[in-house]
Amino acid sequence: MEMLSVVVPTFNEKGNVENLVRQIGDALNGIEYEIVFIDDSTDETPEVLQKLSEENSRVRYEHRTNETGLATAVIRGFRIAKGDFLACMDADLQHPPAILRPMYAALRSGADFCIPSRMIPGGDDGGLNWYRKLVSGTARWIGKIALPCLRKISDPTSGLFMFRKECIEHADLRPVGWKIMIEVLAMSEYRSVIEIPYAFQNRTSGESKLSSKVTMQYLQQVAGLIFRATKRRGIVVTRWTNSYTDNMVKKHIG
Ligand SMILES: Nc1nc2c(ncn2[C@@H]2O[C@H](COP(=O)(O)OP(=O)(O)O)[C@@H](O)[C@H]2O)c(=O)[nH]1
Ligand SMILES: [Mg+2]
Repeated sequence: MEMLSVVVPTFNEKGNVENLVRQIGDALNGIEYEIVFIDDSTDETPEVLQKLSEENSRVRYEHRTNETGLATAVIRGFRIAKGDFLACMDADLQHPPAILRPMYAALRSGADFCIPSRMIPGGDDGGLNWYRKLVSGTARWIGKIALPCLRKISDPTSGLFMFRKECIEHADLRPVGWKIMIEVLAMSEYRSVIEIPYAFQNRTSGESKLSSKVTMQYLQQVAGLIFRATKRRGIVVTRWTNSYTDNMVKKHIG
């Protein structure tokens, strides 16, 4: 049976990880999966992860003391994941775990990538304040101008995506910046992408780590990718509506 690895980077998320594991379990009922936390926390998150991994054999974690950073964490998670399909999801429940089930259905239907979107009919970015909307909108606009591979993707700057592991087998992924998905989209091998609508949620525990340094790192990352990105043509992006997504979940997962 095919297996899904959900990679979750954590930095001081002790109030969220338990809920996250429970909700991922509900979402992936009947599906073979593991959750791989890559943790750089300075609070009690590692203790909570230790307890969760003892209680649930699907949960693994690595607590790093020699390295930090969101991008390095996600790439590390992809490298140690055992699944045929890999997903990346934030720990703070801003990405609703229930979306993992339709994402998995999208890959089972044959797509190489599934990218949930806040920007298509049925999606909602309501969890963001006006300042974050402005930063995120500008980041998307700059990314799309600089990198042709992002142009057809409506929401390339979130940290929520799922893909077939072989897409990154030969990819030179460099852990620069905050937006790991644009690195993966620019550097890996794929042909078909499915977008499904989702509603971005409010953070209810812990704090955002977004800073102006992170914004600068994004610009640096985009600039580097202009030269490094794999040249490719013929990527097909398909958008599912909410009701079509429900039908596809029934068809491909049951
Ligand atoms: N391992 C690791 N995870 C991080 C780091 N910085 C942020 N994260 C995690 O990355 C995810 C997104 O971070 P968040 O601060 O919520 O970003 P925002 O949603 O853009 O405000 C969360 O799960 C964080 O815990 C880091 O330096 N290392
Ligand atoms: Mg967040």
